[in-house]
Amino acid sequence: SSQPLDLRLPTPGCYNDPERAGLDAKSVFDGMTEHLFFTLGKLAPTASRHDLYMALSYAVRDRLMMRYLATTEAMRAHPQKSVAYLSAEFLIGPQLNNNLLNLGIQQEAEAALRNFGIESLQQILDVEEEPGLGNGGLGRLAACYMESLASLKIPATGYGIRYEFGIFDQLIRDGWQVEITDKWLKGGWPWELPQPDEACFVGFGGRTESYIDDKGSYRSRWIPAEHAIGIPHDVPVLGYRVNICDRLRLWRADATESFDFYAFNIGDYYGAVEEKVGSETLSKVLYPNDGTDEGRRLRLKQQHFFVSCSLQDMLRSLDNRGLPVEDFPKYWTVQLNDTHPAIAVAELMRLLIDDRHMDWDKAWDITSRSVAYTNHTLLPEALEKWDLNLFSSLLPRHLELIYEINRRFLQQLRLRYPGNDAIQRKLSIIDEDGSKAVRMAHLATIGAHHVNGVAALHSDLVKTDLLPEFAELWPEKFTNVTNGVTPRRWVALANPELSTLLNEHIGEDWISNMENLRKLEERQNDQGFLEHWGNTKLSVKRKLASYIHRNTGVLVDPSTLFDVQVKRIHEYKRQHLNVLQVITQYLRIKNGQADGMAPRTVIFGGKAAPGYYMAKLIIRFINGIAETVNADPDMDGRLRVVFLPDYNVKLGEQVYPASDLSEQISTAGKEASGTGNMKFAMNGALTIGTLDGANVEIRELVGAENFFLFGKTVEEINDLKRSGYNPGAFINAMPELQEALRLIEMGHFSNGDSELFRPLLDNLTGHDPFFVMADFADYLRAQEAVSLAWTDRMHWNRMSLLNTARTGFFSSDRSIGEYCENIWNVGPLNVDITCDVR
Ligand code: T68
Repeated sequence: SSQPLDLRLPTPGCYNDPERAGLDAKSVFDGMTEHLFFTLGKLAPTASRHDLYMALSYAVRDRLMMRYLATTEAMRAHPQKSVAYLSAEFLIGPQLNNNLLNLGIQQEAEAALRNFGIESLQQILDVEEEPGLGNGGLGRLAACYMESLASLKIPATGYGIRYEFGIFDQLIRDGWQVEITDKWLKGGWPWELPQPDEACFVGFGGRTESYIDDKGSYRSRWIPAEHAIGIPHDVPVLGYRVNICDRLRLWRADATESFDFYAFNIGDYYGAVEEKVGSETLSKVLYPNDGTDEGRRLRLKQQHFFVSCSLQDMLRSLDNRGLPVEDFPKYWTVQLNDTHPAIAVAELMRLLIDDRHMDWDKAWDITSRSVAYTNHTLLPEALEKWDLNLFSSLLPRHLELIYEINRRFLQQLRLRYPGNDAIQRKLSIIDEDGSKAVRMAHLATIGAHHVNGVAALHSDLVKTDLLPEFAELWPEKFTNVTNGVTPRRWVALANPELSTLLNEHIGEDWISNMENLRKLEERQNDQGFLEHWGNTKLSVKRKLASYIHRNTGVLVDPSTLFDVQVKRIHEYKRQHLNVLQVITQYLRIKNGQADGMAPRTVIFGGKAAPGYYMAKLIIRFINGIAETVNADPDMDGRLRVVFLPDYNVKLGEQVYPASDLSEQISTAGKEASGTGNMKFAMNGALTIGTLDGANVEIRELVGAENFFLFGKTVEEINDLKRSGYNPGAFINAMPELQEALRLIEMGHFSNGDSELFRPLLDNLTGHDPFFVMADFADYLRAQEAVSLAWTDRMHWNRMSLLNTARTGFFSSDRSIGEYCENIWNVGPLNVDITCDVR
């Protein structure tokens, strides 16, 4: 496949000449001018910043198209295996700067903008609205993986949903979270290409019936009661300085007028319009990860909708290239990002058996050789189960197929464990304890050729705690792929100051081979370099300080220790443990016992699920403490507390590079991996953390002496549970903690309101489900070690440098490499185009 492709490119004859490939400043300027005029209908002198953002984005998108089409064409002409990454969430973040970086034209774009009177690229980047098509880590992981797939030249499509409203925007009013609908499409979004001619139909509800086919065999078929139509919206995903460009294919639900034809004829016009409106709401909104019952029916519909469209699309791509359906596993490997797309196991069976008239064994062979499943959580409330009545009313044919998958599976179990009914009940796809339900994790595990967790500890717990019998049955199925994050967005783009320093001293190689950061270790004893290292961090902190002042009104001192916890607000992540520790510091300062305490700016950010009361109260709690602390003159120069509203990818890009201390303080065994922890460490923050998720591997790699460890281990937590955990016993042993709790109870942080935080206090002093009290003393001790370390700044800088130098392992390029090798069995695609990226 190394023949140059003749694509009749719109940029004529661009033989390795950046000017003629459209990548020089002049071409970018011309492209912008054309788009302003023809696409946006604006004249340059009156163009707003948003107009210029749109014009530049269109001009950049044009420059992706050659690589995008060359990739499609190569896959058509020389088919090879491609990855289908199925995920209900892709939290892709802002697109413009990432595409400029990966094309290598940031400076050219800046130069082009100067001709429109714009001094810095940042002014234009600031107006970009990010698509919040995900809740948190899981959605962001999918985005990092797409970027790494493209950078490693692996052909891939990310399949998901084009939500009209993504994750809500967060406002803070009187200290409380207020949710606002996220209208990310309002100003137009220039990065997608709708492809209405590739629409797919999806059925819902109705019934199944048996019939006898032409060959005289009994078959079942589904007669859905309603349909939706999925319109693909494609987003090009360019790799770093490569010629291939993958795609994100997001489905938007649309009306199915053809199916309403009859209703229109019999005069039920408004009834038909109602169904049209109903089917459009399918892709209307992203659901929060709050485990509540709200909107469950619609959520299941969304899952089936995008999975069915995606599988139909994959089968069609085989048809279009004249490839036999039997070869599905040769050309597609289907990865399930958690159980949200697990219906794929039943849907692929249905498409093969009902539509393609394949027999069961063949269909099962194809399905189980194609699908693999990634688990992202052990939390019982987050394990997806669907009420059987709900499921059968929406997907009656799928339920029949699941019963048959289950029947065959249970038969296998009976052979292996004769007479053991308990194990059948435990592993069955159908949960029969209480009201019946479909267990999606069991369906995924049975249908998949590999099941992986997302960090070493988590994958072990999947085997020992979550699915132990499955792991005993199929030990070779279970594996680990520790998460990773893309160094392009999370270092090169987010931290230009650090990148410049790195490029000067170790070259630019680290951007595509992050293990090269190890070269930094040679500088660990170089005083001058360490000073430079510290100053670089300081200059990034100044930018964040200015952001904080503009957005919260709080003045913070960039020379203080920036102690940061940004992530979704959840009891298991224990933001309240952090707050209690802040109160202790406050008390020590008040009581004149603050000698040796590092002056700190404690920064929080994150959204709470709208229906999660305790999480919302934690936000109120943080803001209550912030108000009291920041208003107290005794705290000046010593302690500041900030809650950054509306934490998202864009804000994360400002926060990680400016942090000194990364708070990774979840209860051991609860955080599957974490990925923010990796972003902090590669940007030179030190971690204070528990032995949970990927923290364990971070600590092993950076060295125990460069990590502030505290807290109970998974085993110790389990022992506490077994022996009957009593938080009171821990509280009684800590007078400082008692004093903190007493102040909260008195309303010291709530303007005298002694009721406001009662539910939180009752929770902590009552059952304390996440062992906050049990870990408090050790957390305080570790925070004192942080303070002490901060006093020797050269030593701190050295630890910081070693964190960056030794965290190359957490590049998503490494993770994707492991998926390719151990799970997907795919390799790179070589695309020759006449215009190379520089
Ligand atoms: C996260 N999960 C894990 N879930 O919590 C985190 N859930 O430890 C891990 O690093 C990350 O996945 C990537 O593996 C989530 O983010 C969700 O957002 C979610 C969404 C819908 C329903 C349930």
